[in-house]
Amino acid sequence: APRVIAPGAVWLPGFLDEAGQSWIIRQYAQWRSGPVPAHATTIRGHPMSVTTIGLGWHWRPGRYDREARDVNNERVLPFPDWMTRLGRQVIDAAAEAVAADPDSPASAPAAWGLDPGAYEPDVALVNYYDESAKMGMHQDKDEHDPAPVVSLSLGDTCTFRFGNTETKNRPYEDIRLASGDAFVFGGPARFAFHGVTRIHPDTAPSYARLDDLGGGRINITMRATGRD
Ligand code: MD3
Ligand code: FE
Repeated sequence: APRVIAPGAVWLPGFLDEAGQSWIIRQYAQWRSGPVPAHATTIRGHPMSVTTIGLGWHWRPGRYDREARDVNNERVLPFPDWMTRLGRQVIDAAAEAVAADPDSPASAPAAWGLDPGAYEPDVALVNYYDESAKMGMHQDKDEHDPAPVVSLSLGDTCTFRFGNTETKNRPYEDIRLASGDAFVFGGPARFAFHGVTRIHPDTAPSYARLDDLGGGRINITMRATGRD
C-alpha cells in the first residue's frame, strides 16, 4: 500500500507491474545505444559512479542545457509522451493516497503539487547504478519549477536515504526501493537531502534483471526544469 513517508514524500511500492517494468527496461537499451556520456560526470573533480542519460535536456552539475558538444557531440534524446502520461498516473495515485491518509491535512494534495492535470515534466534523468555505485547526499536545486519529482526504480533493490532539508546528516530514513516502486517528492520534501547508499546485487525479480548490463539498478526521475 502507498505510504506517506514525510510531508510531500509519497512511496508507491509496486506501482509498475511486471510488463511495465520489462517494457521500460527495453526502452533503456535503446537510450543507452544513443548519447551517453563517454566517462562519468564529475562533481568538484570527483567522478560520479552513476551513469546519467537525460531525456529532454542534458543535465550537467548545476545546470541543464541542450548543447550537443557537452555530451559526446550527440543531440539530447526527446522526452517521450508516454513518460508524461506515466508521470501523471503516479501523481494521481499519490494524490489519492494522500487524500486517504488520516495524518495528512486536506490541503496536502494541492499544497504538494499533486495535480495530475497540471503535471508537465520536460526532463527525465535516467541513472544507471552498477553493483558498486552510490549517490551521495544532495539536494536537487537545478530546476526552476516547484513541480514534484517522480521517481521510478527498476532492476536491483537499493537502499535510498531520505533526509531533511537542513543537513546531509541525521535525521534520515533508510528505505529499500525495489523494482517497480514509484516515489513522489513534492512540497516540503522537494528540497530534502537524499542519496543512494548501496545497491543490493542480484535482488531484481527475473523479469527485471538488467542482464545486458551485468545487473544493477535503473532510476528514472521526471522533473519540470522551468527552462525553455
Ligand atoms: C527527493 N536519484 O537523480 S531517486 C537524482 O535513485 C537522484 O537515482 C536517486 O537523487 C536515484 O537526483 C534518488 C529519489 C529522489 C529523486 C529526486 C528527489 C528523491 C528526491 C528530489 C527531491 C527530493
Ligand atoms: Fe536527487
